Amino acid sequence: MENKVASLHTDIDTVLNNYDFDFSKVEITTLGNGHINNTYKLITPDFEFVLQQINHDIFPKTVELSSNAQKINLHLLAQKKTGNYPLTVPGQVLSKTGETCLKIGANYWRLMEFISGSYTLEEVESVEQAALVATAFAQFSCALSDFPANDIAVIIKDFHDISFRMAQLKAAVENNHQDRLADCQALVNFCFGQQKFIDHVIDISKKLPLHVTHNDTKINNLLFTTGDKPCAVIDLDTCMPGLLMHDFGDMVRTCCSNLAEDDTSTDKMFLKLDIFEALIQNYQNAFGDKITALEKESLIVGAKLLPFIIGTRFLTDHLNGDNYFQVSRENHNLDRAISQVQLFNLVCEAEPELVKLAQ
Ligand code: ADP
Ligand code: GN1
Ligand code: MG
Repeated sequence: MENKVASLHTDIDTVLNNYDFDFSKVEITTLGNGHINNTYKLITPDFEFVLQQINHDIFPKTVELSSNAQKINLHLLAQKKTGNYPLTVPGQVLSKTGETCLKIGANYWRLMEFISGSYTLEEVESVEQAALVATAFAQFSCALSDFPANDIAVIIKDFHDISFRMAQLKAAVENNHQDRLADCQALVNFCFGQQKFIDHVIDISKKLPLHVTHNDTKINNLLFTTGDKPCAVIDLDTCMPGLLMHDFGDMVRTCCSNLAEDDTSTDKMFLKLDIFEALIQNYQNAFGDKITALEKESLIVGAKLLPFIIGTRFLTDHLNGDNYFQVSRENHNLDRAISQVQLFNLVCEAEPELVKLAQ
């Protein structure tokens, strides 16, 4: 363990030598609860930074990923200048040779501005806060509405494509590499039993317009500042052409359950309907006439889809041996899958109520 920490510090030192800042006195702590990358906060007497080791296995298009973020940041900054984007844009710091991303040994790294005084939340605590969260993510998408989608690389193909994710689950079930199928056969059967819902998703998805969407709008991908006010959208790794229902659905997934994504007391799970109402009303309002009637209708499909699709991805990873999402306990991905499928069930049951709250 000590060796691992020492080699991490050596790697970080090598990375930092590529930047034009004085890192001779630097304090390093880990940041956040992301499941993919390793993120650190760097504090020097003069500056604060975020240093991130990008998971190259999951993001093989690492250079394109940081170059996408750069293009999006520049666009958001231009929108901010003309009064069309109120949030802060955390910049990526360029290396001495002008790179947004560095390969050191086998690893990929980038440095970003730390937004001073900011923090993330794992849970929405009030209706007022939910309203601000929905508005912030909508402002992000609105500000990108004139961004040329063809200018950004597709980082993970078919990211929210339900057919692709079901095919991945099918392959994991057939391979059953880790011999874990018996313990989760009922959950697998449940997922494959949702074909009617899946067909509806496929059908509506074909009719919806593409936007540049964030695709990972969980609550901890928003920075907050004094008074618990959202100040910046972060984690642009999966910004790609996509559907608004995906971004809305992930907000519902992470804001409307009373339990964390991996909580095992699923029998105690309930939906926070007042939070849902604040999310959907404020998300729709923030778009004004930039959202179509069918897109509005699709938001509730997204609210069902995101727990379902992420539940199937956790289940697939459990069957594959936890290669994708970082885990910190035995059956962690299975616990997450059970919880997300329960959330899917609750959203489906509440649908008539949710439709009323959206009016
Ligand atoms: P991951 O892809 O692993 O989810 P994130 O980009 O979301 O990584 O970063 C992980 C955590 O680091 C965030 O949840 C947040 O706490 C913190 N963080 C990331 N970027 C910034 C930033 N620019 N300023 C302040 N904190 C940040
Ligand atoms: C991952 O990187 P992070 O932790 O913000 C995942 C999302 C999932 C989420 C589940 C690139 O997000 O798709 O919704 O975990 N990101 C990627 O918590 O797969
Ligand atoms: Mg994140």
